[in-house]
This record gives sequence, C-alpha cells and structure tokens, in this order.
Amino acid sequence: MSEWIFTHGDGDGLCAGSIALAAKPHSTVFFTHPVGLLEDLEQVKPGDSVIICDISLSQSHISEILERFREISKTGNLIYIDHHPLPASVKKQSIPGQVLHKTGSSASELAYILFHGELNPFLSRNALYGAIADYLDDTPVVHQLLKRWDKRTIYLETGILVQGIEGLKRDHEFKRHIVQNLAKNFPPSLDRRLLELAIENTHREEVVIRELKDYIQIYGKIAYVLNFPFSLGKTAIYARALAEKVVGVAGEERKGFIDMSLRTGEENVDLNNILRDIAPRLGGSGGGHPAAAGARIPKQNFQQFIRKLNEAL
Ligand SMILES: [Mn+2]
Repeated sequence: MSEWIFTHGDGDGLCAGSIALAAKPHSTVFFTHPVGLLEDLEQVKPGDSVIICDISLSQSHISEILERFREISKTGNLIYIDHHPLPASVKKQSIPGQVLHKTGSSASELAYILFHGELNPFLSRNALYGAIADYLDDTPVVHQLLKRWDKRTIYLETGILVQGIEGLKRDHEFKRHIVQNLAKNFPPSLDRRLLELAIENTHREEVVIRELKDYIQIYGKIAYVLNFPFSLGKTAIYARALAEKVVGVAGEERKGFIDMSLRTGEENVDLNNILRDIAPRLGGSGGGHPAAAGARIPKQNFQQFIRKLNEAL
C-alpha cells in the first residue's frame, strides 16, 4: 500500500503539499495539474491512499476523473482538498472520497484546517505562505494564524518562496525538495538556492516593470501583451496596472494556440465565469479564479477572443 500526495507546482500547491506531507510523512509527492490529473492517477494501485491538493477538476475530463476517484476511494483512501470553482455540473457532495472544498480560501489553509491536529503548531506558517502566494490572505483563519507570527517575516518568507520558484515550472526534483524542507519546518530563506533564485527573479521583474510599457496593446477595457518572455501571470498584472485597464492578458504562442494568463483588480469581474463561457465557444478552454485565471485559445481566434472578452466586461 502506498501513500500519495498529488499537488500543484505553484506556491499554494507546494505549501498545501508540505502540510499533507508533514501529516503523512511516508507519502510520495507528485506534481500535477488539472489536465494531467487523470493520467497521473493511473499510478495509484488498489488500496493506496491519495491526497490531492490544489488541483482544479477539469470540465473536459470530469466524468472520468469522478469515476477514478470512486475507484480509489472504494479500496483505499482519497482526500480531495481544493479551492477552485467546481465545474457547473458538479456538486461538492457528489465528489467521491473525503472532500474539503471552499473557494475564497487557499488549498494550504484548507489542508491546515484538515491536518492541524496532527502537526507541529509551527507549520501554521506554511498555511500562511500558501495563502499569501495565492492572494488569499484575507480570510478569518489567516487573520487568526497570523497573530502567532510577525507578519513582516511571514511575508518576506513567502516572497522568497514565490519569487524563487518563478520559472522553475517542471523542475519537480527541486520542488519536491522544497516541499520536504517546508514539511520539516524549515522556512524558505534557509534554502540558499531558493533565496538566490528569488533575488535573481526579483531583479528581472524590476527590469520588466520598467520595459513592459512598450509592449502593451489596448483593446477597450483590456491591456494585452503577446510573447513577452516573462511569467504570464506577472506580465498580466503589470500590463493591467501600467495601462490602468480592467483586465490584463499575457499570452504566448504554443503549438497553434495562445496560452494566456488573465488578471483583474476589479472585485465585480469574475474571469472564471467569463472564460468558462467564451473560451469553449472559440475552440479553447479557460477558467480559474474570479480575479486570476488562464485560457488556451486557437491562435486564429485570439482577436475574436479579445473582442468577446471586452464585450463580457
Ligand atoms: Mn491554489
């Protein structure tokens, strides 16, 4: 019987994974993402225990994923911890296994709520790092946990983690090492390599902030940037902010598609809802959180996508 932790490779995913690993120290940590989850779960054998953190349930594979969850929880144990909006057709109660799902809280906070009874109380800071990493630090639980720490140190450590893993994408070995250190209650700043990467990436970001202006294109309420060689999420944030628009979009061309990140600063805009509606109609897919989302659209439909997005705003 094996124990597995399937988690996301971003800051929240690493922290949620570290909390799960601290509670289940014999687990194998495996990084996945919504589209890869179904295939990655093939490694799970009957009787294995599985914890899944911070992986949104993808609309396109939803029935197979739920079927796989059912199989796993029949012979073993399945815990699903997530905070992405569920596909419209899925009710929380209909997901097999033990489910902790809540939008508005990070996966790290939810993992901490589930496991904190078995953990060193110091690991509450891992929940804070993850929450801040996902911009979900304005919750009652986070406010409560922050009182046990000096928030200035917590935000510095989160910055080191988030900036350090920027651009690491598929360096799963290093990310696994980070998760293990976090689970052992080592803060991010203790890891020299992570610290140096964080400084390097932050300097790079400073250069981008100064240069991005010349690459921004405007359509209505949208500021967009294509094929700018930097983090899509950050590029979307700065494009929106520098152009003072409602939504920032940063995209890169890959295999005939534009993969993009979208960000808004407006609380009454729900990018997840808008993208789930318009992306499939243009032959693509999209979704995420209300203020931070992603989409993949066939290249030839990109301009039409920008028009439809602007209409929806
Ligand atoms: Mn998350």
